[in-house]
Amino acid sequence: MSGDQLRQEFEQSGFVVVGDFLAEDEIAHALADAEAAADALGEDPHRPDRDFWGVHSRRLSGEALDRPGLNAIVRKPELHRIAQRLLCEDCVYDGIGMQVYLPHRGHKQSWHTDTDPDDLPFSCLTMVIYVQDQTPATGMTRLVPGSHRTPIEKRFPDHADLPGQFAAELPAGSLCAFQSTTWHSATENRSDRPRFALVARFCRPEYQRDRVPQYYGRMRHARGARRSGRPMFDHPTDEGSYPWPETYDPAELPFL
Ligand SMILES: O=C(O)CCC(=O)C(=O)O
Repeated sequence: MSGDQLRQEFEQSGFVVVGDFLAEDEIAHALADAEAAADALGEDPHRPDRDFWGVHSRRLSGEALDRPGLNAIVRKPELHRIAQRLLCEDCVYDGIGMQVYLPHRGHKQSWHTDTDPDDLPFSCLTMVIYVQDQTPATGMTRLVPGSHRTPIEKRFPDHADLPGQFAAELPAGSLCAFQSTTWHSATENRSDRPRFALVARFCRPEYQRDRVPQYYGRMRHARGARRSGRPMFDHPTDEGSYPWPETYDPAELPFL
C-alpha cells in the first residue's frame, strides 16, 4: 500500500494493518523477551479499578521491557516512518507498554478508546505489534471501522462482538495502527500460552505528555468514562471516573 493509500484508509476506518512489519528473527527475539518478561511476573495484584473497567490483563512498562529484542522493535526506523505517514512528519514517540494475557485466567480487555473525544483535537496513535500468530484461541484485537468519529456515551456489553467489527486474525510480524478514539478491545486468551500485545504510542508534538498532562489517562470504556487513578463519582464530572447513566440499545450503537 502506498503512503497515500495507508493514510486514506486510516482516516476512513480509524485504523490500518501493516503486514510483514517484522522479519522472522525479529519475531523470535521479541517473543523470547516477552516470554522472559512474563516469567518474571509475580502474583496478580489486587486491581479493583481494572476489574471494574473490564481490563483483565497484566500491563508491563519501563524496565520490565528493557530487553534487546523488544528495544530493537521500538528502534526500528520503519515504526517511526509509519507514524509519520499516519500522524505527521514531526510526530513524537510516547513510549511502549505490553499487555500480557495469561492463560486460564479469563484475560481479555473490554471495549474502550485510548483517549477522550472531549479532548479533540488531541489524539494519539496506538500501534499494536504482534509477535505471535493472532487466532480466536490466543485472543485478538477487535476494532470497529469508522468508530473513531463517534464517542462512546452509553453503556454496552463490555466484551460482546459488535456489528461490523474487525477481528485482527493476523500472522506474527503484523502491526495494527489506530487512532486513539477508535473503539477497540481484546478477546479472551483461551489458549495454553500467554498472549502478548506490544503497544507503541506516538503523538503530535503539541500534545506531548509533559505539555498537556491533563489529556492523558482519560479514556472511554463500555462501562463509562475512565480517568486513570481517579475515584468513581455517582454523577458525571470532569474530574472523576463515572459509569454511564444509560445503555445503548444494541440496534442503536452510534457508529451504525
Ligand atoms: O491486546 C490487544 O490486542 C489490544 C491492546 C489494547 O487495546 C490496549 O492496550 O489499549
